[in-house]
Amino acid sequence: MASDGFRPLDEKLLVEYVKATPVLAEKLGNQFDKLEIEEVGDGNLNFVYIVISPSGSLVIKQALPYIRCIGESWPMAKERAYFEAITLKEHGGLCPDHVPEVYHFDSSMCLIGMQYIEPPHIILRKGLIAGIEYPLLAEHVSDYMAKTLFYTSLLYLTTTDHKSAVAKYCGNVEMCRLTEQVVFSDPYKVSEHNHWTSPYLDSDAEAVREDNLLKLEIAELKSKFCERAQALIHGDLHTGSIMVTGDSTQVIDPEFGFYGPMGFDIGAFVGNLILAYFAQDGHAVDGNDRNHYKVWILKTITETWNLFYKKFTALWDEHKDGPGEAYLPAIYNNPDVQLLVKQIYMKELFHDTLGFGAAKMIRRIVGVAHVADFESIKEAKKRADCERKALNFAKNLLKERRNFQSISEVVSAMEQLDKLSS
Ligand code: ADP
Ligand code: SR1
Ligand code: MG
Repeated sequence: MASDGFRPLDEKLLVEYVKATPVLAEKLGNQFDKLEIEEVGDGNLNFVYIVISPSGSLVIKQALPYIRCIGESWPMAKERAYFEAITLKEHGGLCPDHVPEVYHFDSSMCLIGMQYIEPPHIILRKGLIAGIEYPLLAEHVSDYMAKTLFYTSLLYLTTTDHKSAVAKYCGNVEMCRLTEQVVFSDPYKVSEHNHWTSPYLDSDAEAVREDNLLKLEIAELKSKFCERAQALIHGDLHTGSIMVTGDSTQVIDPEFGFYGPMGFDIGAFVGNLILAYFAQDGHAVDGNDRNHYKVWILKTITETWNLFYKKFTALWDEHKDGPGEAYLPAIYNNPDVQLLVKQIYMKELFHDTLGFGAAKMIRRIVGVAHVADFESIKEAKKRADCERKALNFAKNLLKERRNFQSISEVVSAMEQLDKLSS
């Protein structure tokens, strides 16, 4: 055992650990004879064990001091588990329907015991690749985003409470620095970790590195990511961080949680849906051209933003005389100024969403840690064609985001680019 009490789990140690931890043992009904244990970590960073006994279940997630998908050559603070645990608890308190329950956290072991999100839940990204429609997805994700972002912002909190929360999350600096590197820096320069579908996208990747306008825009977003402590964001809200069935949506994996710009979360979700959209042609087979499914993705993107807008501004109305200190009722008490303030706030948030969404798309095509939406397209030329469309759309979105007035304009631009480059 290391001097700090940390030990990487294996199956034997896991069983010992669970037996010795009453809150976890109880979740398994104190039955250890017929345990089923499976390490399912298909994420990029950590180790995740599903533990099932005849009378209960749980998940154990452990952070090791490096990035799993790269290996020990890329060290990473294992204390990220603490930030994941406190964000799960905070967001779970605000939106219990869409966040798994935390049963246990061990800071020495960098280990979380949490609710097992049972089958038929699957990772949303896998559902999007399989072409499965989720009729409640936009409703649920907009609910999660509206509640977690509103209630942790200055629209609801006093500056005293907000500042102390910001201070608590400032310690998640290494995870923020990882995002700064892989989202806002590496794709725009030569980096050992960058890769793309070569040789097809060689000149596209080079064009990203040579695009001065793009560099100006990404600098602005990086500054906002680093400087704007707007709300407690999930920090990695892509479609691999959401587990779904037809009627349930669960957000997992907020280890990048910190006080940052709201648009980073909304953009992560929307940007990953856009990636899923442009990947669909690569999944088409005889008898299923995926066109119908593409329409559903576009509808989900539109509904997500519109429902978020509606729910977030409704919370704002509901709490306009509450503790939030951003717009004091004594100053902003007439309906005209209230409307104006809301319009300006939401417009900026919309443009942030588009900008961050575009940045998250670009990094998944020419940076490190690509997405299964494209990686699962086996034929390289076909994959590159899909990726190029997504990349071109993202570049334009990043540069022109302020010219979009509504989400339906964004969706129309997607359809247009898709048609033109087919
Ligand atoms: P990482 O931090 O490495 O990205 P994730 O939190 O994304 O890890 O988890 C990796 C995988 O483990 C997920 O894709 C999912 O399949 C599974 N998983 C994680 N948490 C749960 C949970 N609470 N219930 C069921 N499966 C889970
Ligand atoms: C090395 S980058 C790994 C990526 O995986 C996580 O899910 C985050 O998106 C991070 O950027
Ligand atoms: Mg993950």
